Amino acid sequence: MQEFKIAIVGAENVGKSSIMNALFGKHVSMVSEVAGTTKMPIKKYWGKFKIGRVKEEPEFAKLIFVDLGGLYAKSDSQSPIMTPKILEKTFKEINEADMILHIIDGTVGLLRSSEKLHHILKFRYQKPIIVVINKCDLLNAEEKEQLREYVERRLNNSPIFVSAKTLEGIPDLINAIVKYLKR
Ligand SMILES: Nc1nc2c(ncn2[C@@H]2O[C@H](COP(=O)(O)OP(=O)(O)OP(=O)(O)O)[C@@H](O)[C@H]2O)c(=O)[nH]1
Ligand SMILES: [Mg+2]
Repeated sequence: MQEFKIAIVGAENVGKSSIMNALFGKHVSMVSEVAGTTKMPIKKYWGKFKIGRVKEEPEFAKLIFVDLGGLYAKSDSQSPIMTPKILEKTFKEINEADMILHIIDGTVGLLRSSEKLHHILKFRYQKPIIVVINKCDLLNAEEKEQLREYVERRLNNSPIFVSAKTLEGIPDLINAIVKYLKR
């Protein structure tokens, strides 16, 4: 059976593991307020989904998510750095992924480092990317709109707003993934 791997990437502490847990509806990856919590990739099988368009011959694929450690700090503050071995494993997962969820902390906004990562993933790896702005429970409508416009302008990508805390937007994210994979 075909497999689709989706890597969850972004800066430290943006809520990657929280989104992983929200997608699974249970605790699969450790969450904490300390930056650098996730170290080794956490790979989990999510389930099967239908990809075939022919009703009489349903075709299925396996969906796998990989939660990764933060690739850069969300500010200039010091942060724990991944060991070379973990960094290598992290990039192996990104390399093998069919799609990337690039998570951005809505309370921090789009950093230069996020922009750089986005362009590397897009042009160097040629991966499809869904930009996910997390912690939207902490944003008001105006802040969301400003961030949407900014991300659209800088990354040429329409972000999906979610809150791993309240689960707002998580169904939209799942729909966006499935819609993309069915193409
Ligand atoms: N208010 C709010 N807090 C959130 C949300 N998602 C995550 N957090 C908090 O943000 C902090 C970091 O969450 P994690 O899920 O551990 O973040 P991460 O990106 O996996 O972090 P690292 O593995 O350390 O890179 C924790 O204190 C979470 O409770 C959200 O949607 N809303
Ligand atoms: Mg984590």
